[in-house]
Amino acid sequence: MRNPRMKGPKISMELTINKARLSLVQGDITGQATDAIVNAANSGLMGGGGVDGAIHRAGGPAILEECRRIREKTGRLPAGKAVITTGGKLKAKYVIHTVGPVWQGGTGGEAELLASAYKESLKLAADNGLRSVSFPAISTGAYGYPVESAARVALQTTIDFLGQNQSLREVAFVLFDSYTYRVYTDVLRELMPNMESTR
Ligand code: AR6
Repeated sequence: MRNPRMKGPKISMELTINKARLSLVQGDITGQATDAIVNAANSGLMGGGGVDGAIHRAGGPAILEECRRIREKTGRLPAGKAVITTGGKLKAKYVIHTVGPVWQGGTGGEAELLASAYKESLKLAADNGLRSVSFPAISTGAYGYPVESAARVALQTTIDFLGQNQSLREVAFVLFDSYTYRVYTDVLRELMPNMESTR
């Protein structure tokens, strides 16, 4: 039988930056009720494994249809860029699809491309008037980006963005496994040593 304590997302940490709440959650991003969830897609935009597969399965065919139209109009989506579609059947109204870099040892501009994936996604959310957005740990699965380095880029880019942007009110990092969740927690404590966590 399922342990009832396993239900729902587990929030480890929450802090306020400017007007926004930044939180770390362990769980499945497809259940998030933020205005948008971000998909760690590939340049083809036609779905895949990992979080990409989970989002398309949970959201239904309307997401893929819109991705196909975007593909036909603008071609492949380069790493570091982002596009927005419907959320289909998801609780989130929108899905922001971004493409992280494939890890190649760190000397191929991976950090800049990963930072760009976060920045472009946050900008797209803000430009569309969205208030809340959830991110997975982009590039740290099939694309092989080391989790600690990726967490540093993800969190610093988001902290910088929220420091300048007044419209976004909530950014959640939804980390699937306990290892990734713990690394994010440690990195956030290191980046914000004086923060007052509300949990
Ligand atoms: N909710 C939250 N995080 C998840 C979920 C979920 N439901 N499922 C997996 N993760 P990955 P990438 C985590 O491989 O490295 C796809 O095939 C996972 O544990 O999904 O950017 C695309 O089509 C890991 O921590 O994305 C691309 O071809 C994180 O999400 C390629 O994989 C990212 O793992 C992109 O690779």
